[in-house]
Amino acid sequence: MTTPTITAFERSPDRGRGLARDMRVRWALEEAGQPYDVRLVSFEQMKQSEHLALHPFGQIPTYEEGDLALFESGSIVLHIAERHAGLLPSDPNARARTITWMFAALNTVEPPLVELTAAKIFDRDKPWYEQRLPLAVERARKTLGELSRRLGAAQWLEGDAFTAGDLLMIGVLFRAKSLGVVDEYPNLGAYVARGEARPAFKRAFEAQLAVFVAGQSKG
Ligand code: GTB
Repeated sequence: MTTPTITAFERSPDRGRGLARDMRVRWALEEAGQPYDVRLVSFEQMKQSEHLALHPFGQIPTYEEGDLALFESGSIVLHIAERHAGLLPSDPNARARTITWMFAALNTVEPPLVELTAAKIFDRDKPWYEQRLPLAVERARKTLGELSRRLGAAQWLEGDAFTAGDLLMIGVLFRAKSLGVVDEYPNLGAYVARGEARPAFKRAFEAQLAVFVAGQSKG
């Protein structure tokens, strides 16, 4: 297989805390044992035609492998999971459930957490901040409470087997940790910690942090 190339921020505003969405793609590649190259792009480059040809919305991450070019972190993770053993169960029903969890992570769980991030960080100076914040907290809690009930005492969403569904779900919850709501659900906090403890997660985290550290030393 051709070594894939992904794109990531040249200067991530999160200072290498793993919050940008290349993190979940790096993690999937690490779980798959697939070496990869990274092309770092500036905010300016992301809006230029060369990058827009890869990503119509001018964002990261993208994924190139031979003549295949993909965007959307969820689709990239699914592609990696389909081509490597270990992230998608072989049983057809378990595989379908795993893909369902991948969609649930991105379509159901991530939106209220992104909304809460926006309410807490970007809307702080808006006149309606005090009204909006409790609503955003309530929506996030509702979804997290439902996820927490479903996960229960299980290790992973599919029971004993870690899947691409967990990778995306933990990726989403990990990004939301600083909001404080995830740890209100001890089983979700422990679930994220189990994900973070995986050697592949640690390698992915270190790799994206190294980009920030190298950028610091360049000034
Ligand atoms: N749906 C797409 C996917 O899942 O791939 C969303 C991709 C996306 O949001 N990309 C962001 C981006 O390229 C980076 S991850 N933004 C630049 C732009 O739109 O111009 C979002 C992100 C950015 C920064 C931080 N941070 O610094 O904390 C965290 C998350």
